[in-house]
Parts: sequence; structure tokens; C-alpha cells
Amino acid sequence: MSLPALVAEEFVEGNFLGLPEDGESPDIVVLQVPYELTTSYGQGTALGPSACIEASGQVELFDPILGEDLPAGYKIKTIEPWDGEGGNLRKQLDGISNYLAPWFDGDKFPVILGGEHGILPSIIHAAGNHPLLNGDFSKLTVVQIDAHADLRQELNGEPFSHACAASRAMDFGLKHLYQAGIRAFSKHEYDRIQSDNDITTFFASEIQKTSNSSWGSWIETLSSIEGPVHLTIDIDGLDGSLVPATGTPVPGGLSFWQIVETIQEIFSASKATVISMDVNEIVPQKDTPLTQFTAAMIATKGIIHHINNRRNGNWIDASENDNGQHNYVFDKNYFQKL
Ligand SMILES: [Mn+2]
Repeated sequence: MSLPALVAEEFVEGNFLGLPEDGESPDIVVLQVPYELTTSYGQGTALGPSACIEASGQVELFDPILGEDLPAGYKIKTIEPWDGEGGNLRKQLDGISNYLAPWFDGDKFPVILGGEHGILPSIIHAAGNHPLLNGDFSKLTVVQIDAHADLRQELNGEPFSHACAASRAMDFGLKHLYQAGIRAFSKHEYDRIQSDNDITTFFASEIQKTSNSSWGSWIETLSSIEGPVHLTIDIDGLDGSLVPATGTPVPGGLSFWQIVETIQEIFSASKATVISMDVNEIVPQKDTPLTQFTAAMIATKGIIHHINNRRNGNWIDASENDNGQHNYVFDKNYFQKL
């Protein structure tokens, strides 16, 4: 273990938070998926992850929750970005899964920076590799922050559009999907939310209203979640004023502190284990780094709470606990065969 006071002084360009790393058995891995194929009318999500990493250099390393500077005795490693290879969309989705899957080994915490939200099915497929799932997706809960429900069956004929990210995630047979901040959706999506017992949605209109807000109910719901959880944060779930450069900014979204509180609640849910998180739809803002800096701060909050959980024993090192039960055979060509 290196001395925190020593490492904090050395800034390494290209690493998340500028932290140096020794490369050996990291606790947290920051992965970059510069993927952009189906974004509606924004451009630049492919440049989002690197912009977020650059902006993270301005994030404070100190947070009172840990009481000392990051990495607070833990190892955070920034991984080379996904190479973007693949002749078509489905090969790319497989490529992303293959890039991510080795890090879902049970003792590392993957923090994935995107890239458009269309990467979510690839993340879920990769999460199947986690020993707590061992290929059983019915154990996995997904918590989604988003402006859009992402529950379309297809957009412009493409079922893997970013507008279908949650639908394609549900196709894996998830335990449950919890959504918050939703304020842009079609009638089809609204009807599905009303009728599908596996989906619970907290609309922004209900969360954000000034009287009888459902915010407390959202927080209560998070604290009751059990089992492995993937947290997916589409930054357009935040109010558009905080993330104006994202592909499809929408007014009326969550405040920064509501995202922080959401992260805090899901990580401290006593029966849940957050196995991974992603922050997606990051687009570099040119005049001010606000959008990418907001994304970097959110990813950092997740890392802080993950470290806090390791310290408090609220983290299962599944790589040691599975006793050889990890027999799931990860399919490297999954999406190509669909
Ligand atoms: Mn989304």
C-alpha cells in the first residue's frame, strides 16, 4: 500500500483523477467506452470518456465520507479505452462486452464511462460474468437515472438504439429495473411502465414537484433493494442546465445533490451489493467543462461510496467466495447471434 500523502502529489495525465497506479490487482477499474452510433441529434459521445477523464483532474480528492484523499489506500486503475472495432453495430456490442467482461471478476469494481447509452446491453451481458450472477441475470437489479425511459422496442428500425437501452437490458430477464428522473417517453413506453411488474419508474414530474413529492419514496425504495445491482447513470437524467452538452439534454431533471443522494442510498442499502456503475452520454462541452466535470464528479462519488463499503465490510469479494462455483461460459459473440 502506498502512502496517500505521497501519491496525491503526483498527477498522471490520462488517469482518472490524475492518480498514479502501480498496475497490480486494482480494486477499482475505470473503463472507457467511446461508442457512438445511434445518438439522436447530439454528436460527440465518442469523445465523452476521455473528456471526462481530463475533467476529473479538477475533482477534489478529499471527501469527508472517507476522511482522507483518494485513493484512500485503495487502487484505482484507468484502463485503455475500448478500441471501437467491429464491422457493424452488433459486432461492436460484442466488442464492448468482451472489453468489459474480464473486469467483472468479483473483486474489482468497474466504473464505465460512455459513450452513448446504447452500451447498456453490452454492460449487462458482461455483468453476467460476475460470480454473484454466474450467468443468472434474474439476480441482477438495474437502477437507472435518465431523462428518457429508453424502453422503446426500436428507433428508426434499430432495436439496439440508445432509445432502447433499458428494453434490451430487460431482455436479459433482470430481477427488476428501477428508473428515476424520467420525463421523455412515448405512449408505448408509458404503457409498458404501467403494466410491467418488473419495472418501477419515478417520473421527474412526481419527484420534482414542490408538494407531495415522491422523492422520499424513491430513497426508501433504493434502501430496500437486495442482491447485486448495476447503477446506470445517463447524465441527461440531471437537469439540462448541468449537462448542456449531452446528446439530448432535457429540462426539469434531477439536481446534482439528488444524484449524490441516490448514489449514497443505493451503496448503503444493507442487502444490496453494487457490483458496477456506468456514467454515460457524456459529451465534451467546449466553452466550459461543466458537462464532463459533472460526469467526473458523479463517477467519483460512486468510487468514494464503493471504497467506503469495502472499509465497512459492505462489499462481497465474490472472487474468493464462489468456491469454484463460477462455471458460467461467457459468450463472446452473443449479440452477433441475436
Ligand atoms: Mn438513456
